[in-house]
Amino acid sequence: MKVVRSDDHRKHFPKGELYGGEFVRPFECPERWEHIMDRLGERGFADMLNPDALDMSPVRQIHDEGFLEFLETAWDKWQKAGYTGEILATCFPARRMVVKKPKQIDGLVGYYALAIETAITSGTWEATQASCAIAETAQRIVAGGERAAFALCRPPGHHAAKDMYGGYCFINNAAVAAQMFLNDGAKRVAILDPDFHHGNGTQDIFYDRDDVLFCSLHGAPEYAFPHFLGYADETGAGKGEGYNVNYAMKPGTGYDEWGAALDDAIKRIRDYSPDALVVSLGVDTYEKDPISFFKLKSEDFTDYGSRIAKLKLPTLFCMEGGYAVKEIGINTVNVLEGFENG
Ligand code: Q9C
Ligand code: ZN
Repeated sequence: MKVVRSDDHRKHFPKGELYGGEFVRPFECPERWEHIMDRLGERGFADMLNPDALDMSPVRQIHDEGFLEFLETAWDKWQKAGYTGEILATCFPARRMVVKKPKQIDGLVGYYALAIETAITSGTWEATQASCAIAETAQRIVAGGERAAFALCRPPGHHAAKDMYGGYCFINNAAVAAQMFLNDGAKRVAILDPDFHHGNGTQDIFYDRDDVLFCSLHGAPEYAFPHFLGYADETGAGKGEGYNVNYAMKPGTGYDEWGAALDDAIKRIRDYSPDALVVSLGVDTYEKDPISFFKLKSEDFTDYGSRIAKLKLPTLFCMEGGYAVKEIGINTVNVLEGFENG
């Protein structure tokens, strides 16, 4: 399968992430990308291309205009305020406060952030645009008739909501790609999200729509980020009722239980009979992931790739999370190979 990738991901590399009350080197780091590229090369994925220029029009269908303007101008405003560090939110519209958009940069950051771990730096917007361009280009490859394509997106996207960034995500690449399939004439699109974390952004974007089915397998919000969304009783709203499916699982969940949830999601997707499938491919379900608590082994990734292939749908894989850097290439490419051989 074709791989779309870009060196521009390197423009986003914050020095710090607030984790456990300390500034640590971010888990979401450029070497993740290098390891995936190395493994793709080792396994003969030779058909690699750079993305075309970003088309902002499907991005505007997914995200709020003020939010996009914020992402584009935040670094400038931060500089003009005289700050010398990276952009981090420090104050949020919490319970019983007024959710009105402020004018000053610290206020704006808190207004558009959903979490504090994710820093914005001078190159973040450029890298974010490149990441989304990768998803768009890979979508065109699949829409053009290829069985599948792999969008090696970095930064990831599934935590980015209509008007919020966080969880290492800024623009929701998978959502933009799903919208593009619809723009191209698809009647229905399914998004399967096997990343360890709940795809709160994707859920937010499509919650009241019936043209996109969203199925997410993730650590239960009682125990895991993003903590405030992702319960099983969130099933969609209005005409979107029934088209949002959350499989929230407990700490220590292994492949037997996880695979059963996947099979159920696959059945839901088959019953929906979509014209295309977008996979938010995070491999932070791995047993050695440093910030997650599922227990998948490397061979399980191959197995679940082959189960996804059984849907026989035009499939776009968009890279999301995965922080066991040494094994991220093996686990990611195992899914793709399982799919190709499945
Ligand atoms: N104590 C993605 O995988 N921090 N984002 C978790 C755990 C945020 C993950 C802290 C994790 C975001 C795309
Ligand atoms: Zn994740």
